[in-house]
Amino acid sequence: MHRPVTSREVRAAFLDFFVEHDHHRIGGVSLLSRNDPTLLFVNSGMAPLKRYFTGEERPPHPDLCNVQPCIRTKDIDDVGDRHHLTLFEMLGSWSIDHYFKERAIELAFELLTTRLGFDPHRLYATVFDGDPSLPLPADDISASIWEGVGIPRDHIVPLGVDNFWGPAGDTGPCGPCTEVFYDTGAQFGPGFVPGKEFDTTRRYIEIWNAGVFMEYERQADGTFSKLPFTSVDTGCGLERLVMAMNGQDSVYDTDLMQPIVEMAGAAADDKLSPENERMIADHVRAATFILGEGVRPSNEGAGYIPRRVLRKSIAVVHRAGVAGYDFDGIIDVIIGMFGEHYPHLVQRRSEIHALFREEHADFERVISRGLDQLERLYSAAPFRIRGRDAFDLFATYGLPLDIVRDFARERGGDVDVEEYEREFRVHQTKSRVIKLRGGGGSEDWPVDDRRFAALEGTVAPTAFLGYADVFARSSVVGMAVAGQLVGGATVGDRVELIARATPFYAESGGQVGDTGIVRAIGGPASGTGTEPAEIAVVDTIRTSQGYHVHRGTVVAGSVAVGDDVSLEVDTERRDNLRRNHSATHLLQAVLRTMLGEHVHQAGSLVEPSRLRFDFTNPAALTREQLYEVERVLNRAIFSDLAANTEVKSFAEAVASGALSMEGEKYGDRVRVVHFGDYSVELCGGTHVAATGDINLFRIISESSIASGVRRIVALTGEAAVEYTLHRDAILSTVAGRLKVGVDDVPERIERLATGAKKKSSRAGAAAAAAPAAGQRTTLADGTPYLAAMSAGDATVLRAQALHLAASIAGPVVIAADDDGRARVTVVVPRALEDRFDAAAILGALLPLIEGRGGGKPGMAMGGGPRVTGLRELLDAVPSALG
Ligand code: ALA
Repeated sequence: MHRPVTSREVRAAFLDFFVEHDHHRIGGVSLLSRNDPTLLFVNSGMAPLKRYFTGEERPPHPDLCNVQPCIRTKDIDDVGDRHHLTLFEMLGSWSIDHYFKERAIELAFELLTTRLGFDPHRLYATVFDGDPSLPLPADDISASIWEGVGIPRDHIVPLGVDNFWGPAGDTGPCGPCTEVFYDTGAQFGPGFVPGKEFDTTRRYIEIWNAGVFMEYERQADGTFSKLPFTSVDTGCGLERLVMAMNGQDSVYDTDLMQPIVEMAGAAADDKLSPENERMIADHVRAATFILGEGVRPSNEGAGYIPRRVLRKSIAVVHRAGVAGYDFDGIIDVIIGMFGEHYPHLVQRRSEIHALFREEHADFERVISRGLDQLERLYSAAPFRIRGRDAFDLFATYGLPLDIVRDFARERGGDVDVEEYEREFRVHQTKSRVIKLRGGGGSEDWPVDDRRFAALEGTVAPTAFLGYADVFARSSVVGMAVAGQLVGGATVGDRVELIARATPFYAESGGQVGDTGIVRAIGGPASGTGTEPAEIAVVDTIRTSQGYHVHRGTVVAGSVAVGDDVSLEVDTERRDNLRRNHSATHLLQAVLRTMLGEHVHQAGSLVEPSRLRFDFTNPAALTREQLYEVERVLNRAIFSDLAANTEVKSFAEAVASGALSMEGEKYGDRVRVVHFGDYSVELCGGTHVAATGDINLFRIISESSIASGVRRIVALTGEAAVEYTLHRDAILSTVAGRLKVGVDDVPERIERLATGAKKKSSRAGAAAAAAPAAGQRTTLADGTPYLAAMSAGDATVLRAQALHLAASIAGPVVIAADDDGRARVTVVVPRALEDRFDAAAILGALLPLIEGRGGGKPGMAMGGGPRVTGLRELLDAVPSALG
């Protein structure tokens, strides 16, 4: 038997083959599908390349190849069988508007047989035969091409909808495909008979989708349109290819999985079933890759998948009664295996471990209680678990649906998944509504849309003019005072006013509402006063009916519904808001470029005085990184990139690469704000005309607000200049006090700090060397005394001696080498002063250190240059006391 091929060799053979055939190798991308709202994770090599197939973007070369890690969440339930995995590496090749079916099939056959050594007799090719559910013709060309290259007719299998691939997500390029299957042998089932069913789950394993022939684009309404040109998209699961080449039973036997399975089993002292060992190997591998992208486990979005697979793994181990399962060891095996190809796993090792541990700890804390609750609720057959109960267990204890389902299935029952999902959706909508209701109000002036509900139908949503103007004329169409609709308001009233059109921006998307003045024009139209009405607007909010509500106080005259008014935004404040909002966009772009695509907005607040931007990133930014952010961002300001806005459909906007905020609700038509190519975001806010108007950007703080979420607070324009000058002034003051130039401050501080450290380290040494009362001894007459070495200066020695003399109730002599000078302190307790004289004792000892000193009967101190005499001096103490 010859040596099995390694996955490394197979990766290389695939890529080398295509590169030799004039394909350009491109890199894989992050597992996260950030710019495609129809996909959570990249599920195929072509998903990130969609725009090449539609012609919206030109590829760097017509023919391409790469390796791309992919996640298929719909395969999670099949994990543990022979060939399904949550995460797999896809080998892909593409021809964009270049060659088509013939060349694609020729290349596939040549690679499989000549280069990878497959026996053509064990290969089968499926082709698209049309399907009643698809208004598209059958592919009658591929079959004859396969036959032409050498696949026997009876190995060519026409299939329906299974051989139509795409789109990745809900919309995009798609087409009929032709897949190559490998015959794994008679031990896995009966052979294929033409015209009969083709077993694609056991005996025949798909090894390569050797060509999706991209011809169509699926639209959001489910219809298909023709793409402007045809292309080829192929994808081959590396794990399956290695399995087939080595004749292994399953993907878990390949070198891509086997060491992980082994570790998963060993960590449980072989208490897990082989299926569970495989499942854990798959799940921990997938979670490691996802967490390695900076995703945190959560109940929604991308974070839900690692949470689901980890909790399932932890639950399985828990139920098998394994204590202290070594997930860390498994993760290290995975990083050891894949770190070379995916270096970010190595870089994020500690975060991955930390997030695993957090999930594990949560499990210990609450989820196991959920399991107990489940067992209490369903203790007897039939184990038909209500969706609502399953959802409650998830919402209360974080118990994943999979675990509940396993529990039920093991007992011959099941879960009402439909009801579970319904509950889940209701819950999501509720929490979104709460979030959307977030800002705008204050405790004493709450926002309540209901007060304007009566206007709906008669008063159209407010026309917003504020992108172009900060001043406009319009008329009042609705007003409320104290929460009630009113026809008019007068001086002193706190009023909420709606006009037909307004330049006032209403709080949303993190940007606070405009302030300014609303004035009646044409005199007191309502005839109730003489002064023209004036309303000082302190905030503007938006209601669910689409009204911009100006909130403020009538400071002069009276105003009534129907009055003509001029609406004047406080322009200075608005200009600062524009600066801060545009800077927030640039900041997000800089962070993503610098730190990686895992960075995404977790919150934002745009105020006139500052901006606050929250984003996901597992670690704090270093000081150097923060400087770099400021440097790069200011460079973007100096480039004076023009702001361009366009209004398009949400799908178009996201397809063109605009960043959208996760969880944010967008209408059908959205505004896309560009600053050159540098930053492209969906945004309804108000912006500078060009980045130069931001003037200057300074970060004032970077901090953590939740684990994995960082917050940057920054300033722009004049505030940034003031901040910089203020810092400068502080520095000048410090330099002045230190009596050095500003440039010399760091060195001076360093010197001061070292001096302080030296002092404190000497104090430390003194403490460590301090003699203890236990060292005392006695004179011939039984009087206790103590003579010992210590460390420290005169003050330290005196303190020690006084303390010791009191505690032993006898004379004490302490000596020390204080930085090259011999020091001695003698203390006699008051009660013994009639017998001993400290000064006399010291006098008797000093010659030994060639020293000088003096004192009183109770205490005397001295010092001398002869450090070597200290020992002798201590030995002489009994006779000096004598
Ligand atoms: N995109 C095709 C697939 O994933 C090749 O099967």
